[in-house]
Amino acid sequence: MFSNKEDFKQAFSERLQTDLGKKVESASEVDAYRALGSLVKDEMNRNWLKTARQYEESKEKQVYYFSMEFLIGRLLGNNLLNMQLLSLVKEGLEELGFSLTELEEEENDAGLGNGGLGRLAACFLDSLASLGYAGHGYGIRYKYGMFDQRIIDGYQVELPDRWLAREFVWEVRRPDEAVEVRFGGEVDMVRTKAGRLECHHDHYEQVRAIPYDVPVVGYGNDTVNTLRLWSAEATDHDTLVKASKDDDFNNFLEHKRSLEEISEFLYPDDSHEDGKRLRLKQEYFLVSAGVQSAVRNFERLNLPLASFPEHAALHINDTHPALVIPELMRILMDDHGLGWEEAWEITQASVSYTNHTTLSEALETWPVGLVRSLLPRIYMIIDEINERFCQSLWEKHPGDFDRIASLAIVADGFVKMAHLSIVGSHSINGVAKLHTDILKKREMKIFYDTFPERFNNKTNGITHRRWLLHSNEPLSKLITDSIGDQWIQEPERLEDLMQFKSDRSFLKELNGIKQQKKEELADFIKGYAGIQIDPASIFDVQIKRLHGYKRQLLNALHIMHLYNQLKTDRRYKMTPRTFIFGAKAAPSYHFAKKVIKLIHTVADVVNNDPAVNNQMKVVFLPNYSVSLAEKIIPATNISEQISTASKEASGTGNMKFMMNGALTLGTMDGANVEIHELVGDDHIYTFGLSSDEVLEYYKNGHYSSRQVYEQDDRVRHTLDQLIHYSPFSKGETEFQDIYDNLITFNDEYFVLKDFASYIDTQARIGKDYKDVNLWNKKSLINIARSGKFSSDRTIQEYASDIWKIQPTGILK
Ligand code: 73E
Repeated sequence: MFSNKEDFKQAFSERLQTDLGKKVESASEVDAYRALGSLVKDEMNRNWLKTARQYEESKEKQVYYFSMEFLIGRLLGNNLLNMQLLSLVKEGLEELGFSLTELEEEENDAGLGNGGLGRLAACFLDSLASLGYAGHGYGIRYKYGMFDQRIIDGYQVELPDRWLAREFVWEVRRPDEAVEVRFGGEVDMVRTKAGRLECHHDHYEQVRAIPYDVPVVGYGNDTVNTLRLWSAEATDHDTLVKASKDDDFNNFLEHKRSLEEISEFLYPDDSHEDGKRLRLKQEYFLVSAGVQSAVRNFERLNLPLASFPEHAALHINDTHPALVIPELMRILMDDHGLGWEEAWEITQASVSYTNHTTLSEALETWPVGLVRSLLPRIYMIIDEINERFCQSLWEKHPGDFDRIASLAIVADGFVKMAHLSIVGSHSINGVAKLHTDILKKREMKIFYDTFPERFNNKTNGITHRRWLLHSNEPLSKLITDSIGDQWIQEPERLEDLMQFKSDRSFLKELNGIKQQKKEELADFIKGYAGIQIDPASIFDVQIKRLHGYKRQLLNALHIMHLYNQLKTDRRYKMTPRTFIFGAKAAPSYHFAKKVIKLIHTVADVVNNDPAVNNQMKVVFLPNYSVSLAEKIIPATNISEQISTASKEASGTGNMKFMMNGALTLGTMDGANVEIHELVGDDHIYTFGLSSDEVLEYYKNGHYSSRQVYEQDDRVRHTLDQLIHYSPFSKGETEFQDIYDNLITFNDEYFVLKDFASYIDTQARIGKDYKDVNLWNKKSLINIARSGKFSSDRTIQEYASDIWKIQPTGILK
């Protein structure tokens, strides 16, 4: 449609006129954003159709990535980047008096996820399309995404995220692809005259799943895949029956609402499950709609059902969509008349599962009574899978009741979704080497002993297109100017930057870019949070969900300790620091909310004390999101990755920071271990207990936080300030719960145990930062070694080891 700037300007002006009735001169930023969005979407449409046709004609295997979360963020800039139209459009708009950056800010940030798990799904879609793989996302079109976080008086307050209030320009409603999903009712197995068992399901409630498709454009190729987000609507059939029966309009509305609430909001809990009925409904809604749609796509190929696994891979992002397994069984048996064995073979060969966490509170288990009443047919199938699985264990290990009890899918009145996922799939992967080792050696050991060939590791990754090319243009330009642009297609080529590690003028340029990004962030923070920060100070950043195991508390206690040092020792000098936080707490997570309050209290004391505030500042940026991360990460010097070793399965923020030249201050946890392996001791700051030590303490119960408190003056003094009169407590009991958590309840996450080594390591960082050239060398080595963490590498591994697919998209 437009191949040069002049064509673009004309098309854009016409679009403003035809869609919005506006002239360029009188169009607002929102108008311009909408016109541009609609223009770009048209541009993508041709290739979208072409890609779909190509997949159908080639009958190539399609990957369906089932996830309850897709944290896609804003799409305008990224779509332009991937279509290689960014500079053309930017310049064209400038000539018409608009700034592309400002137009990008008009887009609502689609927050259909909590954190790492949802963002990973979004990065994977970008890599799948960019590498030309036929891979699509299936998710839910939540009316309200991740809540809008406000801070009032230092406390978190949650407001609904009305991201759809303004039209979402990228989606296309596809009623022609709608399917029905059934809940409740009664199931009877009836024997036919021919002797077959037939399933009769009656008195169920039916909801219509309507897909909204979002195009996913590959970088520099013509592949356009699909993210299909399902929305729940009351079916005509159901509402009519209901209305005529009750003859009561209020009941009718009530009923309609109860069906539509399925896709109303995202559960705002990261790494936690609370077993709510509506959540189970959401999970089955996604699964049933998605599997029906995948089977329907397969039917269009007119091939025998037995070949389904050669044409479709169903991947489940953690156990949340684990019902894919019994749902596919149901469709194959009840709708297509297959026998159990045949259906089971197809199901297992099609499904693969990623585990993202070993935290016990995140493991999904559903009460049998709930599953049975909400999904009677699905429960029957789960029960049968369990029976057959236990039977096969009995044959291999007769009399070993303990083994069977610990592996069973249904036990003690609960359905264990992780067990169902392992038994029903051909591949189970962890998300970093350490995490996969912990799964194999500890958490899933007996399963690993039973099915060793199914377990494998796929270390996470991030798309370098969004997280470097788009969010850090000056750095990308420096890289391309120095090593050429091949790294964009092959990120491992970033390694070529190693030749500059002792090149002072190159390192100076690198420093200049970091400085520029820090100044931009300082300006942004002035406007966003009203706090003036010093761009010459170390930007020390912790942005992630607030959780006990992620230990934002350790960071906050360290700041209190530094404050005390500055106040008590007039000669104490520190390298100036700005501590930046961004974090949402789950609304019902009391402890996490207290930590947010503590961070604000510390910020208030530090920032308003003239005796210290020229050496340190503390900033909490409310409503942390993908678009905030894009502004913060390029400006960071220190990336805080300080989880209790063994608890963070991988982390992906750690990779984004590394790729943008920040140095990691981290425990030997998750993918930090692999960062350490790549850069070596001198280019990362590690501290604290190892995962083996932590796990050993959990086993032997020998840890005593009170002992640490009694033996270390710094710990005691800082903790006492939480409950005794101090600038932080002001004599109130606000932080008693935090104190109790650390002392009375023995500090589950070893904050006090790691405190001393954290303080020492932070002091070392302060010293090292002063040697500008050496610091920039460390920074460069991090960038150069970060190529491994491109999600392109991760997706290539999934493609060859798990999904067995080749690129078949439209490659230029
Ligand atoms: O370590 C991260 C990991 O990098 C892990 O905590 C996170 O997944 C990331 C991507 O692999 C994660 N989120 C959840 N479980 N693990 C989760 C659990 C329940 C609800 C929502 C998210």
